[in-house]
Order: sequence, then C-alpha cells, then structure tokens
Amino acid sequence: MNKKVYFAGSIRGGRVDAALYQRIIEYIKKTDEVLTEHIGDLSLSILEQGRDKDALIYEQDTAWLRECDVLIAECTCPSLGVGYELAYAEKNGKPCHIFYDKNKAELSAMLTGDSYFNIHPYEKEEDIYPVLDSILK
Ligand code: 6IA
Repeated sequence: MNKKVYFAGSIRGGRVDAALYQRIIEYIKKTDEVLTEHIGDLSLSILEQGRDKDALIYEQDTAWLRECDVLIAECTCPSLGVGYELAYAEKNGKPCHIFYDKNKAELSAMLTGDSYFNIHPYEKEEDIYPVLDSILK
C-alpha cells in the first residue's frame, strides 16, 4: 500500500498497447501512487522533440527512477526506453517486475537472462491484476 510506482511502457517504440497501460495505471492508482501516469495518456505525442526537450524528459524520468519503490514494466511492445529504464532501475537497486503477453511477444534475452528481474508472462489481461496485488501488498 502507498508505494511509489514507476510504470514503464512503450512510447516511441509504438503505442499499440497504450489503452492497456492506461488500465494497469488506473488499477495501481486504486491503492498506490503512479509517478508516470502520462504513459497511459492516449493522446501522448511520440514525435521527437529535439535534444533539449528530451533532456528534460530524461532528467525527470531518471529522478523518478531513483525515487520510486518499485518499477513495473509492460514489455509486450518492445521499447528502447523501457529497456534503458530497467537497467537504470536495476543499477539503483529497485525491484523490477516485467509483464508481457507470451502469445504476442518474445522477450529479449537481456531481460529473461538477467536473474535480477521478476518476469511475469501472461496470456490474458485478467492474469495481470492478481500479480499486481501480490507485488503491491
Ligand atoms: O523508447 P520509448 O519512447 O518507447 O521509451 C518509453 C519509456 O521512456 C517510458 O517508460 C517512459 O518512462 C520514458 N519516456 C519516453 N518518452 C517519454 C516522454 N515523452 N515523456 C515521459 N517519459 C518518456 C514526451 C511526452 C510528453 C510530451 C508528455
């Protein structure tokens, strides 16, 4: 209860699962704080904004990664940024949980091969929520 959650999901890697991210974020927010609510924003711009603006995004996101209690990543849609965030969170000793739909994606060996990560393959969206309950309890 009342954990600070860094939810990670693809932005420039593709927004095909944005509505799923939104539902997961809303679920987590019933009991805990999500630092990265914008990941579920269906109108989020994925266009490059120039290095100065992206530097501000990087500074904010890495500050939240240092501040969070746990990182929860939805990795069905591959994202360079999410991969970077997972490595950054590991380096900072944050618990990391990775969800992916095993019928839609093959996870990178750089994630499945790293025993630090807690990996949760799922078949149906409904399978995600009881696992979230056990992570957040
Ligand atoms: O490589 P990707 O863009 O798919 O990386 C996605 C991950 O990087 C997410 O988990 C975010 O935490 C982070 N990230 C990437 N782009 C942004 C961003 N863009 N804002 C915040 N975090 C980002 C600009 C949106 C802004 C105009 C509201």
